[in-house]
Amino acid sequence: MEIEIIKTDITEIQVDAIVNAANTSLLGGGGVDGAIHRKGGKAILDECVQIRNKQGGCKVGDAVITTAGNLPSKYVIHTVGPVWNNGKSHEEELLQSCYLRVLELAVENNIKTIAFPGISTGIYRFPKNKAAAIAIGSVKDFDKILEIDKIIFVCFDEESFEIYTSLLEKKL
Ligand code: AR6
Repeated sequence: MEIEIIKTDITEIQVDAIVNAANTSLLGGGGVDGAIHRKGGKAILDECVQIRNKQGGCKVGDAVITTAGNLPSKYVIHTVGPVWNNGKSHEEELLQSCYLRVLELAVENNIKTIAFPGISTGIYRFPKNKAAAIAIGSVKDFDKILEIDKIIFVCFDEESFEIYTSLLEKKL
């Protein structure tokens, strides 16, 4: 399994699945969620609505999969990260659960290449350093990681790019 870190807009990437930092409603929002729904088009929202009707949205720490609509990837895996509350509300465990649930869904759907944004590190204010360590740690701990060929950590800003690069160099 290969890990890559790149600085770009996740909606531009061509992989089997890109990950969306969604909210429990699954109906879209700002940040990366807004960008994915805007570029991906109505097909993604239609499937999110179907999932909502069936199971009432998505819980924090869980994930669901849909088509990627007009995006270059095949699927979007929507996960709901925790809102940072000074580490007092099980945020670290919940963020780890996001990464693991996404990876489980990927294996179930025969997805070989996945691109993750920094879940919870924007509007939900999770500290970027801690979040990156959890992201890398979760991927490395995932028991079926050999079934995935490539994980891309997509950084939207230089600070995140430097954090991921230095953590990976330390082989966390
Ligand atoms: N490509 C890659 N990364 C991006 C992009 C992009 N196009 N846009 C933003 N980021 P956020 P959250 C980075 O706020 O913190 C939404 O309203 C961004 O710099 O998108 O999990 C949802 O509906 C940051 O590092 O997600 C929820 O209500 C990371 O993606 C809420 O925001 C995540 O930032 C979720 O908040």
